[in-house]
Amino acid sequence: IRTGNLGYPRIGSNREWKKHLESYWAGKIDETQLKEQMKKLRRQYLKTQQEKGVDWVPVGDFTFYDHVLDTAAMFGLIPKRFAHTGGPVSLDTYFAMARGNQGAVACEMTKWFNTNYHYIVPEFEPEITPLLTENKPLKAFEEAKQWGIKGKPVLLGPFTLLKLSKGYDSNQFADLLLETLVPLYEQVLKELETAGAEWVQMDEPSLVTDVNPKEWSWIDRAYSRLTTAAPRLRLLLQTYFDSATAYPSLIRLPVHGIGLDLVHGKKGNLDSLQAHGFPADKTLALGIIDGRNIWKTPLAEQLKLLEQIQSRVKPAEWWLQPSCSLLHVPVEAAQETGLRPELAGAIAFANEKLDELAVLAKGFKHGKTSISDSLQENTDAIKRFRNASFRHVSGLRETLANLSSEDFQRSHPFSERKQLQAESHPLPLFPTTTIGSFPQSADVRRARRKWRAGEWSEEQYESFLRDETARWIGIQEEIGLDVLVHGEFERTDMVEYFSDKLDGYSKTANGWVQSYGSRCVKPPIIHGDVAFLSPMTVKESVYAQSLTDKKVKGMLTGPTTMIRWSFVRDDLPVSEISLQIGYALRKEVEALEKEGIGIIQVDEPALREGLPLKQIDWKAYLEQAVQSFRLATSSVQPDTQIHTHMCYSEFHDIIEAIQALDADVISIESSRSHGELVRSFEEKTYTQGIGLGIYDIHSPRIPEEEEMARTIERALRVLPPSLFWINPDCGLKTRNEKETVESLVRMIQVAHRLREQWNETI
Ligand code: THG
Ligand code: ZN
Repeated sequence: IRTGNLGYPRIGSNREWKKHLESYWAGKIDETQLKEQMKKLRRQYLKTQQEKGVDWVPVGDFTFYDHVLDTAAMFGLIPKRFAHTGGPVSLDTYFAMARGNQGAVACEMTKWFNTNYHYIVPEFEPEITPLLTENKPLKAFEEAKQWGIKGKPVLLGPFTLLKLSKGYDSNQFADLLLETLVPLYEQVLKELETAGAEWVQMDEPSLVTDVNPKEWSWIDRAYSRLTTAAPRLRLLLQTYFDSATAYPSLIRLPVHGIGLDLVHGKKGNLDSLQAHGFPADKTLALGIIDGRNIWKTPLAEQLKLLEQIQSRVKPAEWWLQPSCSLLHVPVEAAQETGLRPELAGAIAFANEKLDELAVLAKGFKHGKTSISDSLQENTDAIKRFRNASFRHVSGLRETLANLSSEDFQRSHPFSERKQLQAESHPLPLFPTTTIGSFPQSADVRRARRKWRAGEWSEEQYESFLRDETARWIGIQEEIGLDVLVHGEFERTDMVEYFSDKLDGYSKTANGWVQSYGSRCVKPPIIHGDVAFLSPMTVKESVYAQSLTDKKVKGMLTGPTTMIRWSFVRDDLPVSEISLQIGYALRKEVEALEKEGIGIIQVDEPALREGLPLKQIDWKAYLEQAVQSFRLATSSVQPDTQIHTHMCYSEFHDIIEAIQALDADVISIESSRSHGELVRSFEEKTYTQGIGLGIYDIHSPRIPEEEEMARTIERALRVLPPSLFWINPDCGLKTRNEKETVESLVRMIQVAHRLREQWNETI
């Protein structure tokens, strides 16, 4: 029995990685210094893993930005616009692909499966012939060898790479896989074999999604060729994030080992092992420690699970592993000294997870008694946490169990609400609004820093926030927006903001995980029952409303997003947690309404990204998302207008669920793929108010009026003008004031022109 790791966090226990990168981008250090610093980090990460007793330490998982981008660069998938002239990709070209430069827009970025990590989307272009620009895993392997570590190179497998890429037609898939990519992978593997590598981890997480039989035959051919090309090398085909979809096909592949996720794909993979066994000539790598959440592994339970599997299958060799790369958890829980002791005792970040792995392996090899002290400690810590009184809100379970269907249902149908809302707060045709946040300027960030550092009193900070809101209410009025917002200057991350104010959440001091590039998030921990304590946004919204005769929209974050962007307790079904949050938000919605806020937005930016990886699981997920949203928003008067907002535009296949939210208005991030979205609305009906974002806030470019007008014109061929709102496609917190104002002024111009046009025709 051996232990393996799939990937280690890049960011460092104090986000050193982020700081080096940002220093380089700011011109404070040069390329040599950056590379020097990064090499130090790599060495430290490898040494840490080695010291923790990991037998198979991954190499090549480290990156300067994103591992999918690395793979694309390695195979020469450099879009023409970056004018790459061959050979190894320069650091500047590499970063230009990730972040754009003067002459070329950045490559697209999207979510890595159902996580909160984003990867850079590789692009195939007909004019670009893929080729090996440099053997990156080989370099990583050689480097580790110098440090006395025989690493396990990690490669993103060809099937998943192609699945995650764009720029080709589905009928080219087999050809690109077998004729274009496989030969390049063959070369990489041969060179690794020559260098003395023993095992290579081929990451193929796409094998847990819905793979069709034709695709399986191509995967089979691809891996047959790869194993033949480097016969002395052993390939471990690694799946994660869910159970292997076509297990019998998977175990027939001519590879030397297979990695299964026994945490996030537990039921499916156990059933498969039970039903189909496992080949006696292959290594079985079991993901037994949760790589995506922060709870201590229940060691006794997992040992029992292993024994159960052991009684059923006899693989050539056993490996124990985390369920996926540890990229998705923070580095070190030992640093978290500010948490409640019961909670602190119950969590494990990347480093602690590797300790657990060593203990489990020992127990598996030498029996439970060989680790009895660790087992006892682990069981006690988990029990102490489980029984901690602060985790339980009395009466909440009963309240939720007694909800009736009316609690999930607005009192009037949309058609009647629309009428009543128009009477209570009349708005012009094509009403204009924004998504909620205004620029988090240097002033705003400085104020927050001073307040956090204790240099500013609570009063000073609040007075600053009020002034900023007042200033922006003035700006919005002057621009001529119809529905105003207070600007969210009091919030950094919205999930962090609400989690600070709800019962049942804790926050860490340093629990960062990479979100994209150098950007990190610090997910709060749902440690117990979530409940409303006191109003969270009322003061800010009411103050903003007091400054204007226009309507001010209240701004909340919905239950599904509050869950997706947190570390969630694992002792209660997510459906139940989701209802708890929905119920807490319902009280906030009621509080806002009571104080005269007649338009309330409940954002669900993470709804789309949280879709399960197998379509068969979509229905349950969406039902739960819809239920909790409706619980939060259904108790208001019919003339209170509920808005929602979602990021990412691929809504075609979930439009029924979006309709079922029964929001009065939805705004969708869509400026980059308008055509597609409009086509969706041609094929499927959506009957409520809708604001298709008409310009892209992710770019500093000021949109042309003509562009926006064209976008709207196209949309109005399928959407009724009486339901159409005009807004940017996402919050404006990352833009500066000048860009924001100029863009919005043009947006309003467009709305005025439209009103003139349509008022004549209607
Ligand atoms: N909150 C959370 N998750 C998210 C988003 C969010 N996931 C998707 C998307 N939005 C990711 N976007 C970002 C955008 C900016 C930053 C992180 C994720 C960011 N982070 C600061 C950094 O790394 O410098 C952290 C600053 C801080 O809080 O001190 O800028 O909105 N949960
Ligand atoms: Zn958005």
